[in-house]
Amino acid sequence: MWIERNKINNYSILRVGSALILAAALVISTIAYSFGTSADGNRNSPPYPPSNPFPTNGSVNVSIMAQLSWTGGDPDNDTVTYNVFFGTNQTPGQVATNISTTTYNPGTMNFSTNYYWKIIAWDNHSQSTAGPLWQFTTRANHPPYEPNTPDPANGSTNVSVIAQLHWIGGDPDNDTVTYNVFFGTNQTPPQVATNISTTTYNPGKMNFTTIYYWRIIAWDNHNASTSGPLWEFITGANHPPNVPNTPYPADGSTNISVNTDLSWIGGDPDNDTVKYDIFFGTEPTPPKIISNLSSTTYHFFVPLAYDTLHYWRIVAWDSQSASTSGPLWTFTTEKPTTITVTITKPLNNTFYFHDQPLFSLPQRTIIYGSITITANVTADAGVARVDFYIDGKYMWNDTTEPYTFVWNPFIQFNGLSLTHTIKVIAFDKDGKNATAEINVTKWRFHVLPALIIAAGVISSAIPHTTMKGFVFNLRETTRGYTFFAIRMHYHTISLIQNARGVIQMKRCAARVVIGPITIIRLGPLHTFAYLSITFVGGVHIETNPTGGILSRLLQPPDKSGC
Ligand SMILES: [Ca+2]
Ligand SMILES: [Ca+2]
Ligand SMILES: [Ca+2]
Repeated sequence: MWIERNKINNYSILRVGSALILAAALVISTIAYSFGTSADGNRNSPPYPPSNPFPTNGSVNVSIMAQLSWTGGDPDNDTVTYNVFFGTNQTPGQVATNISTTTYNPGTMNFSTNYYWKIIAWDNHSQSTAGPLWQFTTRANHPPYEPNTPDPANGSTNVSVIAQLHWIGGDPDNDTVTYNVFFGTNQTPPQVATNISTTTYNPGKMNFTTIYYWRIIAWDNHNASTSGPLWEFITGANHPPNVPNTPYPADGSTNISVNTDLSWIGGDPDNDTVKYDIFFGTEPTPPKIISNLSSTTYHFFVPLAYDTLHYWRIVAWDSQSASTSGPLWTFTTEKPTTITVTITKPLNNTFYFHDQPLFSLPQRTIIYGSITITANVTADAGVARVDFYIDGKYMWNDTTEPYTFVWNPFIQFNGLSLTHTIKVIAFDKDGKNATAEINVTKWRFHVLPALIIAAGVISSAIPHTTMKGFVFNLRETTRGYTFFAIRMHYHTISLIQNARGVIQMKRCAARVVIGPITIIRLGPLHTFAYLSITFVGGVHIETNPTGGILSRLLQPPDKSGC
């Protein structure tokens, strides 16, 4: 036994000695390696060992999208590059060489997998330091939670036909989850929505009193899915329309415009189409004035009565022929506001001479010269504007008192008549208006008073002449017209006789112009004209010195003539 032990001891000694030698050699070689010299003659240190790994060594539940990172560097501040070893076994293969960053993206990893990795750092003096082997485990993927908490609740009844579906979903891993919706009236409902990201689905308006089935399948973004159970509910029966409410005019309101519209709020709990009957009148049980109105407003086409209590009621009908009557409402219309207008100048049966009333006439208003038409207006709502018309033609408006318009036409005929209609329309600030009119006979030019009294009728009682033809140098003066007749036909009418003739190349004057006048000016300077004119008196043709025509038909009272 001793020999044996001795043998053993000798053998052990020998082995210990060999080990010492080997260790010494390793130490020497390591020292030599560690204290190698750099190119510039200074001592170079190898890079620091890569450290501070992320994911941390031994970590679990690591995201499959995680990136690797670490801390490197070099005691000499050398540029350091890294070789990355990464894989699922304990001697991971090299996946990156000489990268200068301290991060590495391994791409999307697998769920529930052990990964191993190691970094070797190299400085630019070809010295390297290997980091330790690190390891981590990626997270597992769990399928989404089973869809739950349905709304409408499973088995519920009397569900609104406009209900929306709602549920609670989610994923244990907080993954993005989308849902497929199956919905219908049989127990294997068809898919009606795919990959929606909300937990709500609007099936549209459902049928009354019907069983509906539905199911939700939830998918996470790693293709794991969980089907919810089959749920069901029963819709309710039709509900009648909402009670009409919020009337305009408000119930009991007063001073409502006679031009008001009616409006209210209606609707239906089932979102049915609703139509309305309107009962309206001045009795407490107003009659129906309109049926099946789709709108919730109503426009009256004629104004309501002033200062009147009105009663109204709306009855709403849904598309299921259910109806709801609103309450009886009332309102009172405004009191009437008045506007009146009277023409205070010219007055009836008065003769005006240059804007002044001279004397009364039996049955006519005659105006000579300009006249200041004046209106008196009273309006509860205040006067907005007063418009003046002559023979239906708008002339002027006035907005301040006194309301006037100075009518001083150069010449104004009303067809064949010298009679004109003055009309005044006054507007109040509510848009109401009132109108006043007066007919007058208006003379612009000199005329005999007797003629004025008789005016208005052009007859042979007043000798007068109409001339038509081409003229030169037509002028209007305060005493009528002068012109040079190139060639004109004339026609004189009087109690004594009618006369016709032609006048050529004579200077003419027409003093008391009556009836319509036509002037068509010609030529570049409008010096020529076609003229048709009627004036009191006849044509006085001067004696031709050579003894031609010598004729005096009528001596015109104011020296009209040629
Ligand atoms: Ca170094
Ligand atoms: Ca998941
Ligand atoms: Ca309804």
